[in-house]
Amino acid sequence: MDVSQVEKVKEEVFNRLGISATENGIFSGSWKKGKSSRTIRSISPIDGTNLCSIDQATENDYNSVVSTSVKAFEEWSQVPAPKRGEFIKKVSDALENSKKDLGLIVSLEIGKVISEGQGEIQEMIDIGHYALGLSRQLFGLTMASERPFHRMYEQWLPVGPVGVISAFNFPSSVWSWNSFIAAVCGDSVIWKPSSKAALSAIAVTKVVASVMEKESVPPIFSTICGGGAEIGELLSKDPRIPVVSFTGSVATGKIISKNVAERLGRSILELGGNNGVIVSSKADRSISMKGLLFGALATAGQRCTTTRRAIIESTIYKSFTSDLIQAYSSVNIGNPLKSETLVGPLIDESAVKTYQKTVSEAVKQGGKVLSGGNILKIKGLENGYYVEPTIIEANDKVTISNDETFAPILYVFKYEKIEEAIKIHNSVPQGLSSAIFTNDIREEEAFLSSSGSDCGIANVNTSTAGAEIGGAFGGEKNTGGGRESGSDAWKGYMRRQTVSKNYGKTLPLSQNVEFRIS
Ligand code: UN1
Repeated sequence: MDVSQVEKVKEEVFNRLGISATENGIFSGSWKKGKSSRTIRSISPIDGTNLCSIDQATENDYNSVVSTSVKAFEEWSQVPAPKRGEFIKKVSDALENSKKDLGLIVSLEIGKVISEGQGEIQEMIDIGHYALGLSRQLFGLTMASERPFHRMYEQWLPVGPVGVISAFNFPSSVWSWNSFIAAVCGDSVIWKPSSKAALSAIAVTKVVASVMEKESVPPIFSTICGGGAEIGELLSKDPRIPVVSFTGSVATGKIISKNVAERLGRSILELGGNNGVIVSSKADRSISMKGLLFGALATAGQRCTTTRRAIIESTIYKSFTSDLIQAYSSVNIGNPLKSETLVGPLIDESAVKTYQKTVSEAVKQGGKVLSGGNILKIKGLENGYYVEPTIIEANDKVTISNDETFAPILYVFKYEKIEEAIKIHNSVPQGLSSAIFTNDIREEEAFLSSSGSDCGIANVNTSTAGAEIGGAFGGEKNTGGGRESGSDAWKGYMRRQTVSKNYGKTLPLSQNVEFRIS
């Protein structure tokens, strides 16, 4: 029976990872109990099984974590970067050793299907490898000085403790994108995980903490569980934390960004996405269909990169949507621990309510439900949070399609010309990921031109979701402008210093300025 399967997996994985029914919510060199009277209850969205109870931190707890992290930073920033990289590689290896169990924790707590839970841990392993290479490539530029016997160059220096506030949907990998890069840059990191995914954070922290202890490195990675309104706010207002990376909603991102800006700190924001794909009549049908299905349905529509809008050329609109409806009807929805399941549950009851409200609002605004639209009660999983993946035919009057709803709701639009498709595509406030499916080079280039996709990520013939760690991840407009993970995103975790050095016997001034001292 399903209930016993969740219990069984829980028991096995908890044993192997050393997790108990109650866990301390703070790691800061050692595990500590948060002094708040409130606890976080981690409940599986699969069937409502109680997973774990985790205590929460108070402001005093927070201050002691920051003091430890500041001290760790002072020591760690003196370690040569390639040595820091070697340590991160060891963390990555330890995660690889526990990949199966950590992935299962993510599946239990978030409801990700097995392969996606494992993929989440793989993303951490990958960024660990990337960080090792990066640790020998924190390059600065040299410039030609206009003054004789002068040398000019820039160097990149560690910036200080970095705050990472992560969301439930990628409960560990988004932390690692930030933290492994920050760590090779010489920073310490304080992690405030989502209260909806605190157990995943605790499990990952256990593995990471054991490597820190074994390698005798200072406690550069701290974890602190607590409410966003308390701990998140403290982090954002704290001048001891020069960089705060936040992943989550636009509304909270605005508050965090304002708090950080008020003290002239730096924020790295990865906020909502409302990702569209353009499906041209010149696309390969099987590639576009698979790309759209993965983008719309992976993680039950709860990725920042989820495809929420399909903009389909009128000549294929009818046949494409009918194939899409057909494909939706064959998708297995249910227990994510079963290998045949493609779509697991939503995270909690409030997500189900938002799904329902969004569908009925879309209908009120003139949208037509082509597939799905209902809550699902699955036998044996009655306390889980399942909904039918939904396709809604929309037009510009269906303004709810401008919002990001964390659920498997796909709006379909029709277009005549590529210019119109791009206009519909860019008409939403968010700008994270985007895609075009076409084999026509002109359409593809139109999509990639300066008047094309306005997003931080643009894909051709592949899905909006499933970005690799090697690229810079993030987006424009309401997505917040931050970049994490690959490319030169590391610069966000360091401070740049321009160095001018005079090795001559006089003091010539720049811009030919004469400064005569008699
Ligand atoms: C997110 O949803 O916040 O590109 C991150 C993807 C994943 C990461 C998503 N690699 O879908």
